[in-house]
Amino acid sequence: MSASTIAVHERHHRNRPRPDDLISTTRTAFAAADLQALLDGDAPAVRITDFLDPSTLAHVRTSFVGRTDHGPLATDARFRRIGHAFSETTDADDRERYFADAIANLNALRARAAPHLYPADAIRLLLDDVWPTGSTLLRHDGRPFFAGVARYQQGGVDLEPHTDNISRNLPPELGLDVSRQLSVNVYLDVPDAGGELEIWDEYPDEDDYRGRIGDRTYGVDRATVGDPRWVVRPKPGEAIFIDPRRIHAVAPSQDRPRITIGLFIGLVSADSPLVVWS
Ligand SMILES: O=C(O)CCC(=O)C(=O)O
Ligand SMILES: [Fe+2]
Repeated sequence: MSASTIAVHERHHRNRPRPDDLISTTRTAFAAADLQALLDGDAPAVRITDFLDPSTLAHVRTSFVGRTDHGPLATDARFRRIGHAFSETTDADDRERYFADAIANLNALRARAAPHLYPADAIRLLLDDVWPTGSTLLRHDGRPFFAGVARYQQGGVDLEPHTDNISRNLPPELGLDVSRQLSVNVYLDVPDAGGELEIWDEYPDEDDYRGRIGDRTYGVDRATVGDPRWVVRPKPGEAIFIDPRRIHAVAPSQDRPRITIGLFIGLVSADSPLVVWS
């Protein structure tokens, strides 16, 4: 982090956030207005500081930290994960495999968290409780998506500045209308040095973004984006929501793997539930 990066100020969610402030809240106080602030660009992130209770955190850490049975991300083998993310699919065969395995993948992760609730399921339930139209798994032709990929970002691996947008991976004939997308991660382990979540105050449109990717597999060159406006150091047990259409990145870990459970949240229409997937 450079000296020119402004300090992150947090304030309690009950005060109207200024656009510069992260919203910091608790699991019981978390409300639809917090997500709305993120959607409106009135906050760069919403963090739920006590998302996993201590016994769930201790248990899921025991069952997830230190594992080596994670596989390489299809699009970039330096990134390791358990589960299969839709953003890894590139053709109809990949998508067929993704849907065929979605619930088995979710159940395998649930089994690792059991007897505690899998944190991605806990996110879905929380959204269902607080959002006026509830929340459900994203489906295509009645087939559910997978939600809750466990990511292992190994030491030295830079998750470079990028944006996420489901329509990038979708042939239009799939007919999924996700008009807005948020991202949430539950943090299981965070390195002592590095691993910060970095957010820029920049929302490139798809054409602009594609131009800036150029020949890269994903993301934009750090040298072209300057310093992030916000730098967040997640703590184990927290859940942090961001708007992934802002440029964001994760600084390389300087020691152990950074382990998260991540999912996306989509808005389809004003009267339909939020949809979640990975
Ligand atoms: O792991 C994180 O903190 C953020 C990862 C990310 O790029 C995302 O959630 O879209
Ligand atoms: Fe992302």
